[in-house]
Amino acid sequence: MKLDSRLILALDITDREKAIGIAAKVQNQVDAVKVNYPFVLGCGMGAVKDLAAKVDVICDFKVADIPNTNRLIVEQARKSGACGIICQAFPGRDSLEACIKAAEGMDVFVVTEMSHPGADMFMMPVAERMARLAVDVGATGIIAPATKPEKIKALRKIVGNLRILSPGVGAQGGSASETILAGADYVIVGRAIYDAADPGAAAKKIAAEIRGALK
Ligand code: OMP
Repeated sequence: MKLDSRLILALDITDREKAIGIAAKVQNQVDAVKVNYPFVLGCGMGAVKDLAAKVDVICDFKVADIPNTNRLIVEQARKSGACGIICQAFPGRDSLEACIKAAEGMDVFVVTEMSHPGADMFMMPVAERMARLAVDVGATGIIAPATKPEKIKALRKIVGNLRILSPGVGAQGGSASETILAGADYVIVGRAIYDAADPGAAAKKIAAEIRGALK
């Protein structure tokens, strides 16, 4: 995945035509498009393949099962042409190692603490341990919350030069510039782009804010 605009579109759209239309308007402004269950369940894995032919795609399947099931899920993502996959750390080392092995070079991003308020309940107290596990198993990077820039700073100290991808900008209240200044490599944005009247212009504006923060 390139490190250019540092912006990743979260394409959480269930209608195939609408989703592909938005991706086409935004793809020149972003380094990758992230697809999650709403997209895959609504549009099918065939749509992931179509998208991956045009732009780098990250499958946000938050893989969180026993090692064998994780392997089967990651293989499907790889066969779709995705360049990356998002996995959960909480099922433990063997489950995460199965993801890394099945990825066969595809990027693996490990969720640490999530961006929503409920993450305080179970994830917050163990986020650092999950980040350490991501480093130990050889993941490409971690997912860290744009809603908590201080947490991004703390996790950066643990993961060194691993990539940090941060969702929570826009609709969840996080700021793109603060997220980058805290140490994230990429900002993940969904609704603030795809719900905008002009998604291309909205993406351009966020990309400009990121560029400004990097100066
Ligand atoms: P918006 O809130 O619409 O910008 O979308 C954020 C996207 O990032 C959605 O696809 C979420 O599923 C995803 N996400 C989070 O919002 N918080 C997290 O902690 C982790 C993710 C993720 O793994 O991408």
